[in-house]
Amino acid sequence: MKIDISLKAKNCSDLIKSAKSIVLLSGAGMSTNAGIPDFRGPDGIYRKEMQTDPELIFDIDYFRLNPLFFYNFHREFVKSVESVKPTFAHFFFASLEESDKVLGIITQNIDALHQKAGSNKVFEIHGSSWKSYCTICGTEYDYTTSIDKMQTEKVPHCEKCGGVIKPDIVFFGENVKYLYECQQMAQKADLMFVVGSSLAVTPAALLPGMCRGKVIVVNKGEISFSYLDKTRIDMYVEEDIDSFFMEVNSCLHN
Ligand code: CNA
Repeated sequence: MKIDISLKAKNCSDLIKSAKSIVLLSGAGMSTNAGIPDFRGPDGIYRKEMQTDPELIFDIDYFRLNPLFFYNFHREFVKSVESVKPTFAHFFFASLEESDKVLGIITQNIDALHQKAGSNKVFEIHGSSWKSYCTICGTEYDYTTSIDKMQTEKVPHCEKCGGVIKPDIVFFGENVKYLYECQQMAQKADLMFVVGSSLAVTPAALLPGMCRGKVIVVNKGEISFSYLDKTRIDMYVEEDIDSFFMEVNSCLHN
């Protein structure tokens, strides 16, 4: 097992050395070592006992009916994310960016850990909490204002019209962001990494299948092959993300 991983790490570092255009698609698994639970991993949010189906947290129709359900989760999520630090793998991809080989980092995450690690070319395909909007009149609220409002109101409301405020996170049932740019990057990549994603959520899960170059998947745990055919994967690493990229890093620098 150890030999297998070392061999994959060596092959992966060779592919990085010869690549000219690298793209990363990261998912919630990228941040579990930072202490942020994922959705579908063994300790994921979807596995926890909750009174209501946890998939409803990010369901736009349910948000319209019951925004408190989302805000009860989001208030805690934002608090926990503010204090966490990026993982080794976040720093690894930030340092790759310095080599000018990275076309972009497409992340499904809303934790801003890629930016905290120093990555600049980040495409938050599922949005973020940097901005929030009134769902009625569209008034924009910056991060600090919306966080402050969340502390004083169970469900933050617009100061102008009283409408419910929603962070700029893409919910199920809404359009993702930067789709065209992400598709272009996936098509141009000669090496695409899929790291810590169950590939269960479209259209993000369709992006690796658009890559004409090599595809490396690093994910320990359940993954869907509905949108990425197994035959399109050149290297499948079922290992802890940080452990694997630590090995890759030492191969790159030795
Ligand atoms: P997911 O469906 O929860 O899948 C994560 C995958 O990563 C699972 O297969 C896990 O087994 C695997 N995994 C977890 N930890 C590790 C590890 N240390 N090493 C190797 N593999 C690991 O997450 P996806 O990103 O695929 O799902 C898309 C959703 C999750 C996006 O819309 C995100 O916004 C959403 N999400 C984001 C965060 C965040 O911002 N950190 C947290 C939770 C959910």
